[in-house]
Amino acid sequence: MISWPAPHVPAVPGPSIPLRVRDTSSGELRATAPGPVARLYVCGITPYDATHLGHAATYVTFDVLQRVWRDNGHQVHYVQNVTDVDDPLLERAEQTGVDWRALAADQIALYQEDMTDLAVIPPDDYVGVVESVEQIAEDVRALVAAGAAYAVDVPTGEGSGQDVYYSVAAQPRFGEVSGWTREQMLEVYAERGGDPDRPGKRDALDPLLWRAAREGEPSWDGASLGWGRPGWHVECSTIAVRRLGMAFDVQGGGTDLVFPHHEMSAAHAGSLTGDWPFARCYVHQGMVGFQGHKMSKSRGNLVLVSQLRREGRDPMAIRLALLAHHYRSDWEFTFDELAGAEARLERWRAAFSCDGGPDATATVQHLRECLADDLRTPDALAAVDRWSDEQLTRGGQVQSAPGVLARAVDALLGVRL
Ligand code: 5CA
Ligand code: ZN
Repeated sequence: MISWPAPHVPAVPGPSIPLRVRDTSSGELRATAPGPVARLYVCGITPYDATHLGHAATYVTFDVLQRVWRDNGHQVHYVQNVTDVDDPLLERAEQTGVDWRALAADQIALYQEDMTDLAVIPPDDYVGVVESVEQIAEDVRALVAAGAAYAVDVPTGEGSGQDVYYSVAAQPRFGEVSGWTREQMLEVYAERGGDPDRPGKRDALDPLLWRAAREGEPSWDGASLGWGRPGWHVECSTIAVRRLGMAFDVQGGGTDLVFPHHEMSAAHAGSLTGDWPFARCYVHQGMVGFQGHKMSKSRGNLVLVSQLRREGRDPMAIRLALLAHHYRSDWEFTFDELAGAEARLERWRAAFSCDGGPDATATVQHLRECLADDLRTPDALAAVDRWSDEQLTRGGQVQSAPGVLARAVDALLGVRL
């Protein structure tokens, strides 16, 4: 799938600082320590009700992570999927009387416009499930052949054929990504796309790998699997393993994906390759809320980036509103937050448009220190605030200072002034 145009990322003068991030799996603050090519996989959208500010927060976070890696001198191989066929998308298409393919295509286009406006660096490989069905089916067949998956008869009345489930018992490392107990897993499994009560499964936690064709649903020829379509978690195993290989550097997404999605994707990938880990580091964005609840498509409490753009809001102010919160904290969006970000942007622009200014070397260094230390973006913004205040109150004599700092803000925070 074609991704969106890349923003220009300027080089920043001075020494960079290697990135450390909090790994969900170990709970440790870890040096990411990639090779010359840093490998990043971030779970992409299911294309309906995109792009809300929760999605945007996730993609901006991993954009900043990638910018720090680039500043560290790495090339980045970035892969992102699109869940362009799945239950919630099909349900929405059905409810609204739109063809599911048209719904997905429209929403992907909208998402790409939002990402372009937010200056998010595009993935090198932007990969849909529909275009990957054959590869996914091949992997599901391999899991069956390896004894890590089994068939369950389709319930009477829903059709003939068999669904295929993954056996969590086949993966001794199951549970390592989230670190959750079985009780914790069972508590959220049903509300996060699982079907613990499905008769015929060996374990309530076993996830669906291949859903046999049902009347009125899209399906593909899965050879020995029969006609059907992929389950959710395996899409990310197939796409990540084939594009990045095992032990890639960072797997990213929101905290809502820690379990079951990232746990299951890792388990599948481990069974497929006989290798471990799936990712060296699992990094998770906290949930953005609105009106007292997690912003979610199912609840409908959404603020869309496209709607803010239509109102004439500056995408850089939206970006600043997101960066004002540390990525691991949950927070609640309000329009006052956005107004605050707009005021900050205006102040920065005034400060950066002066001729000369206070020396920015220490500010650039501090920006790097904050970001290298688990992406502390709020502290990075505060450092730019301090320089701007100094500039607007006392000014300074260093001719190149506004230009140098503006480049650092653009390169590292993705904020164009
Ligand atoms: N297609 C799957 C991933 S394979 C999916 O979760 N799609 S999604 O459209 O529901 O979410 C896209 C990304 O946004 C995911 O990484 C998800 O964790 C993140 N996300 C969703 N809601 C929020 C929120 N309220 N706050 C922060 N991140 C969110
Ligand atoms: Zn995913």
